[in-house]
Amino acid sequence: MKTSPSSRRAFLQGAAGKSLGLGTLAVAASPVSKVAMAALPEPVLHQSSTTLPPLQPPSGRPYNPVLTLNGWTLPWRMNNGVKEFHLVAEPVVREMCKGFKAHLWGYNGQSPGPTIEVVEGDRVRLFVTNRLPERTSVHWHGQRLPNGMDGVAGLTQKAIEPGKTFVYEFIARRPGTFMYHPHADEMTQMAMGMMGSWVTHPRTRHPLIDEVDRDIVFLLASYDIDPGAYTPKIMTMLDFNIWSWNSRVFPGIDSLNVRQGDKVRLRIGNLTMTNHPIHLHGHEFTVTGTDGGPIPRTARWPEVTTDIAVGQMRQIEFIADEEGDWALHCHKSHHTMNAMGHDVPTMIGVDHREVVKKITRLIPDYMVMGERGMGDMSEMEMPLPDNTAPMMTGQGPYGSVEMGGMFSVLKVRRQQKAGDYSDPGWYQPPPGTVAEEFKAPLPTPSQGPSDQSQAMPVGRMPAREVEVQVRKPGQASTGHRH
Ligand SMILES: [Cu+2]
Repeated sequence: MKTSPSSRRAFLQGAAGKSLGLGTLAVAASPVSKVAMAALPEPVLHQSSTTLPPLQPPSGRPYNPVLTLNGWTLPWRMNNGVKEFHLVAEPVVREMCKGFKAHLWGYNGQSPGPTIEVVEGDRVRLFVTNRLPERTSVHWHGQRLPNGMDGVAGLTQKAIEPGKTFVYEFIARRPGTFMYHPHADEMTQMAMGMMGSWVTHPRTRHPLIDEVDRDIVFLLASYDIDPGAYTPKIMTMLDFNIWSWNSRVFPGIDSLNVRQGDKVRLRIGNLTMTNHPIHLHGHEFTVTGTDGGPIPRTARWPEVTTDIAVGQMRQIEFIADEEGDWALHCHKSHHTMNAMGHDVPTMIGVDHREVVKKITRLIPDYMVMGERGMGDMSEMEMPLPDNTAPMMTGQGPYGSVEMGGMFSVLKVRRQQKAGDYSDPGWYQPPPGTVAEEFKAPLPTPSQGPSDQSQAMPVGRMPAREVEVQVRKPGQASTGHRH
């Protein structure tokens, strides 16, 4: 159905209003011509944040598919030897963890969009339908392609207006890990969750790309969503409060479940506005590739943490030879927290008891935050606004994990079947291999240094320098935002 010029203008004006108000985006779907849709592959939608099993290729060249963490791979249609995909850019509702949903923009029902998997040498045709209230485009980050297929609105193509469908076509020339995202009103559209992964598998055995038993892909994405709110604040430049993997936050991020002895590849792309040092416990890995391609073997070295800068993709590989539940997380500690981690003054070492008594007389529910560190907060039953991710939580077998955000668990199990990605539950360690309370009497502390001239008798230590945070009246926080 064609819309008249005047109704179209009204629609666009309405859309512009919505893009400022942002409260009603979930219903803002623009009409798409039925005739145009008839020639398109049916768009495939996925409405939940569950991890779908790898999509075994039903047509085209064979390959070993990847698993998209809390996501899925987009099915395609073969059309005279061309692999055809249909992406639909649209408002979506993403459950980021239990009890916390966000109103985002994404592709085909979710944010991030589905992973696109092709084989080196495939001719790929991608239809992109815009159901957003504003123009968009798709940039195929890292690909070799004709300039006009690069997806930079204004520079290499016209923007895709609401309701329109564009078609991109190129040959996937380079095997590796890539991403896709808009290159039109990028700050808004990436802040709203528009992104997806792209994997080009090698056509034959590649000297620098090993075959692996498990191949897992996810994107780092950040959002600024006030506690109790549903929609990200799009004008935020640096001060994000939600740190996600594939738009999920711990404990909402699925564990990575592998069999002991598996060779595992993780493909991690960073579409946030800061870097993330990703750290794996219990194993060493090597960085085997970037979005620039595979790394020569002589240039690889062992790591347990690798920093992924803004706009980068890193492929890491390791043998999962140690059974257990191993933490995998961003090493920036404020990235393993959810919202509310901000603007709370440090209270460690401050004795509030007298103050609290006085305040409690006035405000019965008053609660002091973080007197002994903030770990307690994960167990306090602090009232949160509806639709808020708990700041640090996640129950493990021994209590609260006191984590949020960019945190998950690599579960290595002897009994895990090949190709089985299901959660095996918590690790049952052999008896006597878990750190536990020491119950014998403690010895009295003795002098540390053996060099007598350096030793200083206890009791004559000079007063330690104390760092003081000064909070001026009317100042909400101490410089966090600078
Ligand atoms: Cu981080």
